[in-house]
Amino acid sequence: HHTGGGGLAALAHLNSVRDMFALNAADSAGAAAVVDDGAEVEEEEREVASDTFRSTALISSREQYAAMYRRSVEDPDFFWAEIASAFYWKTKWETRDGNKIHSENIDVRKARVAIEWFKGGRTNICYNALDRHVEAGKGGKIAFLWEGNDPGVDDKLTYKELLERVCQLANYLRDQGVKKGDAVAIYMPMLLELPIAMLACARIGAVHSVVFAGFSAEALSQRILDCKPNFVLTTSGVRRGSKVIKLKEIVDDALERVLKEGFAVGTCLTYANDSAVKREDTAWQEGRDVWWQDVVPKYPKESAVEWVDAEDTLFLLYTSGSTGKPKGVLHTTGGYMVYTATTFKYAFDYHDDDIYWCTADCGWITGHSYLTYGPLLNGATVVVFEGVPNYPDAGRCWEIVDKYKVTIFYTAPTAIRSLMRSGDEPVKRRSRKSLRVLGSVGEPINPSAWRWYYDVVGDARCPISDTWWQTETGGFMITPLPGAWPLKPGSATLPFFGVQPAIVDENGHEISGVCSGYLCIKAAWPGMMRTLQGDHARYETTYFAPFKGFYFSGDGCRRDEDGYYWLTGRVDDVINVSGHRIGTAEVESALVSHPQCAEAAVVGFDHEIKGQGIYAFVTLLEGVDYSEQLRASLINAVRTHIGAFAAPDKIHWAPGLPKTRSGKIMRRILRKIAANQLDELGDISTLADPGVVDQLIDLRDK
Ligand code: 6R9
Repeated sequence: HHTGGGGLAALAHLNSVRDMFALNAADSAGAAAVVDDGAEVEEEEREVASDTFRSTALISSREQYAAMYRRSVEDPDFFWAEIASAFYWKTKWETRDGNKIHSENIDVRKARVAIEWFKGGRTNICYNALDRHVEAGKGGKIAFLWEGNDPGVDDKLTYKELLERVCQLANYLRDQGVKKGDAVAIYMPMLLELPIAMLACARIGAVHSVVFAGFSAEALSQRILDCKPNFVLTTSGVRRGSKVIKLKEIVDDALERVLKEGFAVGTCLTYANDSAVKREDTAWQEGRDVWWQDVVPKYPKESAVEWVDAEDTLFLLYTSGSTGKPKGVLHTTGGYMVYTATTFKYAFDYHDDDIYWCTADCGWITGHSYLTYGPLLNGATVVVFEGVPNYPDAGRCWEIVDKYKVTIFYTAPTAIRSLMRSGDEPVKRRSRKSLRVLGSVGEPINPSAWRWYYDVVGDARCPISDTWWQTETGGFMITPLPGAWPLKPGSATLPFFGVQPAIVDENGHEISGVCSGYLCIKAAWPGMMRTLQGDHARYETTYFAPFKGFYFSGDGCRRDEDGYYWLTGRVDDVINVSGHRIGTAEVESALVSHPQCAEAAVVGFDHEIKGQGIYAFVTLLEGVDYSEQLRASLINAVRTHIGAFAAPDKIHWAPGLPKTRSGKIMRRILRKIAANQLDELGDISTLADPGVVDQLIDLRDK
């Protein structure tokens, strides 16, 4: 029996969505040169790729794209089957109803939401990413160029060498009893051992769950408890910029917390990263802890492939949502493989001789799809950088670009804005002439940052692929194909093959033409997540119940007269800080766990570098006084519960919070106070106590 999606919860969610959208629509960074009545007030900026660029582009015109796009949505089964045939399948997928290679139900009213692609096909993504190239005689090509935190420290691995390293770890894990379907948690910095660990899991059919190594012990323990891995892979420590972080200590703390909840992790395989934290300085638990270098290199460099069904789980990756607990987004093998490879190829106009650098960490989806799987499936050479863009100085990225002759550079708007602040000189000091394509991901890129990226970094000759997608989508959804059509600064432009965006109004009706609304997707695509770990009901409630018959992205969006899409940011209670998704509820619960905090409400506010910052309104227990010390300890509570990257930028003391008579916090008002838009508070008469608003305004800078 099916209840038809989340009932009340879905409704509450939709209400908060509506509440927020009113704000975002009005605020939308509006690279729009369009006024309310739709009349053009100024000529929009466009950038057209050069003839030289287009002469080698995989897709070189909007017409060519349109023809291919039409095929992809009219007959997705045929379209994707053709592409999938280029991969190795131990057993070919099943076809049903004639030629169908996929089945989907994304309408919660009809039945359980279920999506399958290439079902019955048996393959292995590690085999396709590594062995396939080695067997085709490309084993000598560089797979990874590793650049350490400090200039001058580097390493590299050919495809053959990478395969050998992966096989050794795969053999070790298998020998230790890790089987197909078992979860393995990975908490590591950007050493090559991190993608090696992911690939080794994939090779033996184990499910990797990478936890970004900036999360706290508590956050790590929650993620471990959710998927119960018997193995945790980590590193003694890491140097990031001028800081040393003792990762193993954080893991020890997490494993103790997990133990208190009655779960014991069998083995903690620890890579000794001596340049950061030496073995002798690492706390050790005999029986549980094992040094990677003591065991893994002893294993053979060849290892059998575990052939898995296309719909067997490849990995879990936790991400933040509107409500408290992080969601374990689950991706399967076949569709994800085909989709990440294809999106990578077209959105970056990938050619065999490209040198591709993605600055993302494997702790996030970008590091999964576009640092590891997508590029390796294409046999690309990938630069992996351990450090941070401004260490030792603001010129580091361009030094790396010149050092490796990087042709495709993919980063986040937050990095661009922070480098832009250091001016043009550190960029111009380097040649950058190898660059061909630039990419952006993580949040809407403001037109001014886009301009600087295009004009200064790319010398006005490199198209920018502003790729809109999500952990849940697995791969790019709306993105330029470089060279194929004119770019407009700030627009992600057009949907990728097979992707059918729908802009929907608050009643769930699709609206057409030039319009703004909630961004939904109409039909399944191969790279789409299949469920949330252990909670299919939440999967349906969050993504499919708000707008029936659609996948709901959580983002607001505008479509212009050329059919281009302009993402306007999240419309739910998710804040995007430096491209990292943080749920307001998670930060609130961390604050409220502080013994002196009675209540907390968190909103986002515009932040010059981070995109959005975290603004927390905090009500203290009766009789507790505000102090700087208390402020610091509240911020520390968030660091402990989530991680330093989620620390609030601002704590605003709040004797009371604006609530409706039914007790719902009116975040709309808090957002206006946080933005200092005090003349735009709107109607406050429905508040249980309108007086709290004046109190809050008085305390703004206290
Ligand atoms: C890949 C990734 C997803 C959310 C998404 C949206 C924002 C990402 C964007 C973008 C505008 C882009 N987002 N890319 N907004 N333009 N090019 O970032 O995944 O961490 O799950 O975040 O990020 O709000 O909903 P994830």
